[in-house]
Amino acid sequence: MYDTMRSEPAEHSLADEIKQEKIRRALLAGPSCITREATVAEMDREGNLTVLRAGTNDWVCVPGDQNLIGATDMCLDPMGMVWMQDLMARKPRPTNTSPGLIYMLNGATQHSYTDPFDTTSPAIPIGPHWMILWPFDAQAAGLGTVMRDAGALVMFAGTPYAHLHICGSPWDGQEYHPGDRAVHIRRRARQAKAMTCGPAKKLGKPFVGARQLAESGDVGAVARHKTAQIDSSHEVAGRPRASVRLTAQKPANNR
Ligand SMILES: [Cu+2]
Repeated sequence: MYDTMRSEPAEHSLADEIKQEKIRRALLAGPSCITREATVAEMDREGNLTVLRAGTNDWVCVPGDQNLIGATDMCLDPMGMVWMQDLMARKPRPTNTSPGLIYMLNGATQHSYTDPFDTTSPAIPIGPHWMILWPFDAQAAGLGTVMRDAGALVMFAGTPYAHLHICGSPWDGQEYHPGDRAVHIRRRARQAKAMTCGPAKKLGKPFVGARQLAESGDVGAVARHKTAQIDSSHEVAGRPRASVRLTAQKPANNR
């Protein structure tokens, strides 16, 4: 037994170890229910694939290269792959005919969130996320267009490569089971900044999230919020909760 293992050439086992590590990394980029059966392939700068492990479903997972900006490990469905290969080939617009999906659950780095063809700007660190590759209109959808570390945004907004970038993993959070009780978590929100909606701000009409402030349970924040008027205050599950009435909106102050 030991003799056969020792007789294996050293280079072979090193190359094999590297390959296994690439596969391991690629498979961490997506949810296990799809990565289990996925093909694993390396992708060069032109988007060409070299298969490392054959799969049995439609997904392809790519190990990427942590030392290169934008060479992200990811899992792509067929339409997501069309979109990504079009981007890498610098086509003027993506040719996917239905929304594609890409998971980047290990996070990513890239040069820009506004220009899909930027290859020189400093790296932007991006947390775990997944993407719906379809040209959403940020303004119509009420979504932001600026890189953020939670929630969602339309990345590359206004370009043919606009897509929905959703921070975090879809598998975050708890499943509901009948009989589960509601648990309220007290969170902090920075005034104005956290409550201002990206695209609306650009129009000069800030969205005033008085309702969100009320839902946050922060009575003080609501009171400080100039455009919100407190109707009443009551207890919800042992914590104070304000309900507010929205009045004529003035632009939010400091932004
Ligand atoms: Cu991404």
